[in-house]
Amino acid sequence: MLSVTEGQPNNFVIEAFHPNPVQICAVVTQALRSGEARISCVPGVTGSTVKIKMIGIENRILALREVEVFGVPLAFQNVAFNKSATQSSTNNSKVAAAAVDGGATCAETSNSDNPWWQVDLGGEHVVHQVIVTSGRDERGVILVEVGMATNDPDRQPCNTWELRDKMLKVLCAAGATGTFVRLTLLEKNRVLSVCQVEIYGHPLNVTNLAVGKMAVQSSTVAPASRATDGSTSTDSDGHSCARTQSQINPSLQVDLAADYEILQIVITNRGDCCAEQLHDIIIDVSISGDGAFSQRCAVVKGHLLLGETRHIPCVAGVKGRFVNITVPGPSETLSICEVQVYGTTGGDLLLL
Ligand SMILES: [Ca+2]
Repeated sequence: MLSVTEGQPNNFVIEAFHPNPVQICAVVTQALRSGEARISCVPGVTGSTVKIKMIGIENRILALREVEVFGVPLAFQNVAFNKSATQSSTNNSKVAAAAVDGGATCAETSNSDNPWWQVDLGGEHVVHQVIVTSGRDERGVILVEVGMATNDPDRQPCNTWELRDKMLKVLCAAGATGTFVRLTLLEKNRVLSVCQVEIYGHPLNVTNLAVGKMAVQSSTVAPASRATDGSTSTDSDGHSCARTQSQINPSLQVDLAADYEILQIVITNRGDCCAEQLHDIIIDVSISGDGAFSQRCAVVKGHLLLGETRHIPCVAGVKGRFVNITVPGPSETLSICEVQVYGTTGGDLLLL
């Protein structure tokens, strides 16, 4: 889809090309009115370059205030197709599954407050874009969330959508990961009707990037390499946990040996004692081992529980080779039984 804001052209063609041959996205033959015009591409047009050119008219000026292009990276699949779907209630046999079966029928809830529809992707995914075709042309706000469980109280908001057209396209915040995607109509006594939901993303890379990789610590009581030995055993005496001396701002660094976009860090705390040592963790990702070009991935408030394995999502767009974990304070001990790092070499995930 291409959106032209306050343009004045008429008789123009929109093409997409590279690396494929030129394909016609749309031909516009009527004059655009002042304001915004939305032009849908014919289905299946692909390319990395978009050209807008006037046709059949000589000696004219092409004036465009803003051009926006919406689409989906080719590498991503519709991961919602034929997956298991549920909804807060079902009206008139319009079951939740109808929204992911590729057919024309629609899912629909009964009249209720904050009605919702949800799909189980069957495993943890990185969610990039959600496209919803609504069954009703009503106004309202739809909240799109990504969660780890059916009724995950810690669902992360992916984005919200002001319902204006029948079609919703939502780009999720980079790095949004989860198994369940839920749409909630944030209105009272309303029906949520969705005819098609497409979710573009990919399964979370199940490869732990950190396992077996080099790790170093600011000081050593137990070797840093135990934090990346692949064992999540939480017995500190079991030779699977790393530990620093008591010192100022103790830290542990994992060298992933290549640059990645970091999506999630998983940290396992020791389980034999001293859970509170692992508190207010700061996680940074850097391009070089000396911490240069560092980006903040996450700060975890409070301390991990005894033996807890905590999944910590990175903020959007953090890239680098070195993961640095620090416990701030004048006299602290950093003890970690395992660090798992998940990410992607995809680099520029949201090119559009
Ligand atoms: Ca370990």
